[in-house]
Amino acid sequence: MKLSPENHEEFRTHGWTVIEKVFPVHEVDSVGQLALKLCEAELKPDESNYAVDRSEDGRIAPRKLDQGFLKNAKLRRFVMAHQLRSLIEQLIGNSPMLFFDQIHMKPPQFGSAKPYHQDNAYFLCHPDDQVITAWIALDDVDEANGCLRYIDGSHLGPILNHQLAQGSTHHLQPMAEQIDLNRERLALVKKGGVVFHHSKALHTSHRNNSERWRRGYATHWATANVTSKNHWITNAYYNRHPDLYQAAIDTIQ
Ligand SMILES: O=C(O)CCC(=O)C(=O)O
Repeated sequence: MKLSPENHEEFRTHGWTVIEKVFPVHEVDSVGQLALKLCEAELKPDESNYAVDRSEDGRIAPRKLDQGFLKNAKLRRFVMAHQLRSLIEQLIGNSPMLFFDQIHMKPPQFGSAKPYHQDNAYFLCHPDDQVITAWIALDDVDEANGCLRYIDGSHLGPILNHQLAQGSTHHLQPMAEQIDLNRERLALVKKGGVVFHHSKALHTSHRNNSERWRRGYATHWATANVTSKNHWITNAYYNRHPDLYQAAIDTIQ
């Protein structure tokens, strides 16, 4: 699969781009079902709001599955797919390596919002243009079920100062005044498509008010020269689990 000049230009100027039909629908359907099964096995009703979303009337559903790569061989094969790595390499010019993955489940009716943030406010990686997120749509994603939203061109500015969001133990966000909502654009994408964003692109997603799931498989990649001021690169799969990482690559070759 080859990126179009429009995709290159969009990624360069907006900081994000959508590529449809990267994965076949039957494959993402089966990964979506597996994600749900793995989440349900881990679901603890007394969990803090990190892993669980709660409705106003007390129902719970999974919010997020971290490190599926370490938990399941099928997920490992899925995220290491050639076509995904090739698209990333075309965007950033060097061979990417997966350092972390998380499936954002956003359940129907009450899947919670993710506040505006820049991924590199968490990762603190350098150089920041060699760090990219590839967000694989496991459902058809639109405004009603909580699509990603971006501030166009925000990747060209600095990393903003992020603080813990009020009432949250885990969401970091910049001050509202620093976000120019006039430049907000929606990333609509069909199941099997991928949204790619630069590590400094400001993005968010709203609550899921629809009757449909909105599962997105966020895969976080860096090139070999990337370092981090905190634990993200030291703990990268390719550093902490080199044999597992190599085996995952070998199985798809
Ligand atoms: O899936 C979401 O709603 C948020 C995803 C996100 O923030 C990311 O992939 O960096």
